[in-house]
Amino acid sequence: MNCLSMSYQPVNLSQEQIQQFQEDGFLIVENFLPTEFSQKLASRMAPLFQGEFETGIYPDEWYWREGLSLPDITREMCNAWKCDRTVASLVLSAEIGRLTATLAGWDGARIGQDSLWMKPPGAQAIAMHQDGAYIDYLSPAQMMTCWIALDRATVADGTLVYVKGSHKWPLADVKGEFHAPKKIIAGRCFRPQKMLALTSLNLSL
Ligand SMILES: O=C(O)CCC(=O)C(=O)O
Repeated sequence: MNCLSMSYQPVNLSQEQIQQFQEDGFLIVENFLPTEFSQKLASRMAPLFQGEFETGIYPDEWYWREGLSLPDITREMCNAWKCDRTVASLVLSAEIGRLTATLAGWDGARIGQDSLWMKPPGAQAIAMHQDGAYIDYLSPAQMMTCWIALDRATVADGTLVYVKGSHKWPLADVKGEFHAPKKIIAGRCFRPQKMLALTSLNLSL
């Protein structure tokens, strides 16, 4: 089997970090994944987007098809943990559940879904949005997103932009097309300069 399971050093979150997360709505944790594992995950992306599913199970959503879709469109695949054991070892890891529950002050955490993303050079920015606008069936309506860059990335490569404190805003409708919005919002006009692979996980209570 060509699978490398997630290994990690447990992260000890300080009270200051937990408080900062609760005030700002996000927390940056540097070097969370060992380099070898993030490289292994990034190397799974191309086969997955070419439709090579190790387990024989298809993902729940799959945007972008080799040879059919435009080359500079952002690619996204949801619930790839069902298709690939390496991806599953990250998405279903106890450590991500533990960190999520600790930050949110929950008793535990469950995975809602994963998304794999590939942002090719020149791709349009993803529309600004709240994930709750798409995952609107949770009760209580609380979730957390864990966004992990698998390649080395700078802001010019299309890293996540987050508005401090916006976790306290009411839910708003998303304007325009999600993967390639026509209107570029000020301050969100970077187009990736190189292929950027990342994964984001939605977790809930
Ligand atoms: O990386 C991005 O631009 C978008 C990621 C996103 O929408 C998410 O993680 O829910």
